[in-house]
Amino acid sequence: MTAAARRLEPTTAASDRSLERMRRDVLEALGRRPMRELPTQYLYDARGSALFDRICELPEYYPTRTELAIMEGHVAAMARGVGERALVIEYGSGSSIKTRRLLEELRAPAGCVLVDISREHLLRSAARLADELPHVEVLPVVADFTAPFAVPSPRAAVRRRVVYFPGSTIGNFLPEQATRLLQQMAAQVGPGGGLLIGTDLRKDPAVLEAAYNDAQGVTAAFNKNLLRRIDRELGANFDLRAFEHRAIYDQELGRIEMLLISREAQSVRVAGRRFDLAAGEPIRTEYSHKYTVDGFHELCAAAGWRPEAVWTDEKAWFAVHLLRQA
Ligand code: AVI
Repeated sequence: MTAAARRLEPTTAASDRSLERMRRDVLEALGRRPMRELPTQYLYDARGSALFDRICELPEYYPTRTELAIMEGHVAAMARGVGERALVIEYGSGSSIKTRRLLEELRAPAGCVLVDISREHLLRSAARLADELPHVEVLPVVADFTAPFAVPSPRAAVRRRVVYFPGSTIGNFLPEQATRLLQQMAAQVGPGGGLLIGTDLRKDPAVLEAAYNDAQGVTAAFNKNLLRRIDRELGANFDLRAFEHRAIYDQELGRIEMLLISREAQSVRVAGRRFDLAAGEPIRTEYSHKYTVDGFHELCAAAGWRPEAVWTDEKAWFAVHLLRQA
């Protein structure tokens, strides 16, 4: 094995999701009341991830390009805030351009830990990053980042650990789950450690709803792919034509809810269990919370983080926050 390949051999956490775990999660969520649900994390099989990449390019889906523009405009200030000899820990290895830009700008980075549940996706991202930035030690970890995982040590001395969590993925968690995740990050970096995190901001509901109900139907295909995956992996019989994609914005709670609406009364079988759906009944597949800057900082304060800087775009549609473990 070459030195480069050894460097990219990932650490595997014991918490890899198995098919049995998926079966339990799906059955539990489908039985939920008052509204049936399907677990958001299963949207991302290979096809789901490819569809999500297409969503990021859609004219209506502003978050990806807005966050990238904020990074481009302020990456030097972000790098100064992160400081020298930092070990960057990226939660989810989906944002190669943003991560590369940050690392390029950092002074003497100690290394970059990439954490992702999908081994193939992770290894591809890690190999690309290691190729682009040969001076940075890249340490891939296969893990479900919603549970604690061990952070590998790089060869270089680490001055501080900084979690990087771009993409506004924090918005896909309910506030109490988000707080737990932020607490886990705080414990992982220790006192004086940092967090650089992207959040989508509250705005005109029409803009938000258009972003999640795109004209080309890519988000609809992404949503319905979850049924296709469950059919294939759990032996279910969802008929994709019998469901309609819809995303609605709840202004009071500040969140998009992504739904699959049953077009008719129907029975579906999932892993040997029967579920009866009424005509018009929704199954919720995702929340996407939109924050105000102050609202997000309150959430962070409850998890032990103190804000140090915030960067937004000129429309104030998206924010990147730098926080310090208090
Ligand atoms: C990954 N996450 C931040 C996306 C979002 O905007 O909540 C997932 C997504 N769902 C539909 N479109 C995009």
